[in-house]
Amino acid sequence: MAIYLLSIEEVKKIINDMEVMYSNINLIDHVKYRIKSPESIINKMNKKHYNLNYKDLIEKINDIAGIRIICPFQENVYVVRNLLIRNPKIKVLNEKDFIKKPKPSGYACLHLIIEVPVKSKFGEVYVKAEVQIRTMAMDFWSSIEHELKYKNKNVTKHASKRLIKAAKQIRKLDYEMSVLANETR
Ligand code: 0O2
Repeated sequence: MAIYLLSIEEVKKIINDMEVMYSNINLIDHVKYRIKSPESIINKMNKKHYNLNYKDLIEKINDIAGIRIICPFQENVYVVRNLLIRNPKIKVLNEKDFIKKPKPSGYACLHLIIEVPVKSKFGEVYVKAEVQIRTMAMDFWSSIEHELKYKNKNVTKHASKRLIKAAKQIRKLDYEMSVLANETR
């Protein structure tokens, strides 16, 4: 796991530099970092029918190092995304834009699977990390929905529908706040 911690440190430095360079605009509200727990890794590998070995773990589990960037507005999400993908240290392996195409649950967030160079005792190695970029409003919804549902707790069909409806309201609110902010700038 040490190598994944080092990858998080690398991404932290890149985000810190970005915040310093763009300190005149409120691009990022806050950033969270986490290493996926062994239990969560094993659950995911079982769910996806991967072999429980290091080869599959390293090749197929992309979110052992996780970085979540929370932005005030949706347009900030794309500015942060563009700055990250233009950074020479970052190699983008995959991108999923659930803001343009939300998940059936209503989840709307931008995901990047990246690789960053990390200095290890074997020399420089590229280590994967998942970056999730979302608005403050969507972060509020996602955290609660994840807690209630995504982790397979008992949620009735009716409650699921209400969560989908709440996500729609959040997306509307995000749009409205963006429009309002742009009008008053
Ligand atoms: P955690 O760390 O507890 O949040 P991949 O195999 O990597 O291509 P993956 O990881 O199976 O694809 O799926 P996906 O959809 O790209 O991203 C998974 C992560 O996105 C989840 O992590 C959540 O953090 C978030 N996510 C995806 N869909 C939803 C959703 O409908 N609701 C909420 N609240 N979050 C979602 P994990 O695995 O749950 O781990």
